[in-house]
Amino acid sequence: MDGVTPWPAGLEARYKAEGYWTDRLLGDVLRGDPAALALVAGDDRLTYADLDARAARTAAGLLALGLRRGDRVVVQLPNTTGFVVALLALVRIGAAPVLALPAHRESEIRYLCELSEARAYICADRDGDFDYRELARTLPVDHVIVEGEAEEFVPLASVDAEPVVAPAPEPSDAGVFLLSGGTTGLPKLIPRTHRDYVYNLEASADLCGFDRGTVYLVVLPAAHNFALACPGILGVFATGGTVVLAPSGAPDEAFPLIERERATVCAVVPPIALLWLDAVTWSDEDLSSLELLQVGGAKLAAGRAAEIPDALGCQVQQVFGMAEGLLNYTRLDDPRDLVERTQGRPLSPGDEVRVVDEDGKQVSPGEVGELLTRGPYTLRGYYRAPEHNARSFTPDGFYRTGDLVRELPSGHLIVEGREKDQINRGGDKISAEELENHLLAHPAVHDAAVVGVPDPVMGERTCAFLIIREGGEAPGLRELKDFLRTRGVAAYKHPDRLETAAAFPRTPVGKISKKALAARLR
Ligand code: J2J
Repeated sequence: MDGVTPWPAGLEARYKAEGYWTDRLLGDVLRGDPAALALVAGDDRLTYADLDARAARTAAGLLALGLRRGDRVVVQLPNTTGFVVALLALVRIGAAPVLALPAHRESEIRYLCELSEARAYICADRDGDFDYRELARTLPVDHVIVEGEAEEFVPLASVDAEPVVAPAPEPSDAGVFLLSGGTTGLPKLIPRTHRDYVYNLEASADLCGFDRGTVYLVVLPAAHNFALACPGILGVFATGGTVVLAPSGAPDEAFPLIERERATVCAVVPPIALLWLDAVTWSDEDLSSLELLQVGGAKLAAGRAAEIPDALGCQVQQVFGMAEGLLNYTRLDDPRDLVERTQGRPLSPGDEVRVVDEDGKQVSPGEVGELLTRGPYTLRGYYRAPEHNARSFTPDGFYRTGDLVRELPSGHLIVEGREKDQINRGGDKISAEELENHLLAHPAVHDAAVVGVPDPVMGERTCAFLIIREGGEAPGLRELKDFLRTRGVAAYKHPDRLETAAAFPRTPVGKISKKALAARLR
């Protein structure tokens, strides 16, 4: 596929020889007993046989619409049966889903459709007050498929035909496109091939001890890498357990589901873990089935990690992952100290990590530096982004994560900070540059700089510093959010705080010093 950077032949041969890459495809991950329960979502309870049949019929329906191997389809669905069925159907016919988050709005979705030249957009009808169908009417796609009330569009339920034999994708094809957290003006797409993503989810399921008895509660957006494949929904399917979809991590939604379905595993971001630590003290649901809580997406404070086993009656696992690939997990048999203090160590013996200084030289053992990585499931280039790729990868193909880490002799990593211009708001990633560009479009704004402010629950919140044009009137926070909403910017990217400045502090090379700006807030 054009725009997708392949691995060099030498590494391809090695990853195959060492058994990381196989010919297994994402469309074949349903490996549970046909009569076993595969998916619980709302009132739906689907066995593996049911889900397989639904995926096969939907795949045939997509082919009948004219979708083909190599096409891209933007998928924006919440945690519903439709998400799972659409995803499985698309990967079976080799049309790659571009996995948007339900929170994305026109600015993000239009860009994703244009960049990927998507043939179709699959969405829900509404999200509260927001109507995805109105957005769909403006998109440059051939087909709009809606789960729920479809109006003039194609109802997802009607994408249904007698199963047919379709040409299978190649294991080296891009199977899904994930969204990067982003550090530039526009979000980037991450092509994940069938073989690298299958390895990602199978190796993760193995590491986490998933099996037929696993009941995995999904509280994060199913479209996020963590919930989808680390080991996530797909890791459960590959090992024969049950996936239970929750609408969110709110204790009043998640706890009753844990009790009713006897959930054994759940993946959360730190703010949800903290919320649960508080909620167990007053809730009366039975959470005794829970065996493992995976926490990742942002740093979990060591002290809080230590509280989880006693408070929730389960093991805790720290996960330091990225949609780009590399996954670090604390192991289930790691000593307590490592589980509490570190963000885990790489999943695969094939993962290569380097910790380097500003000049790209390896730091001394135990020193802080930027994490670089390459391996059998880490991308070699963002989709259709040659200029960005030249900066994001070393000449020998290591991905520059932008994360500052310290490596312990055991290989465990401690995340010490970040070099990339991004805010990590409780696991949601916000590109400072992307938000600044939106703020610069405001008529009263002369210049804008976005920084993270430490926050006890979210880890960080977003603060926008504005220089107001001469004679202009500074907008209030409410007005600014309305402005961003009109521009179709997802709400999680809206600033939490607003400050005006007369000038921005500069670094010696003349760039805005985000460090000095952040210091102004303390
Ligand atoms: C500190 N920072 C972390 C952690 C991610 C599993 C888990 C998370 C993600 C994810 C994921 C962190 N401590 N434990 O895809 O499969 C920050 C780092 C990283 C960036 C990646 C998964 N876990 N981070 O968060 O693509 O800065 O993936 O580079 O959304 O989140 O963000 P994302």
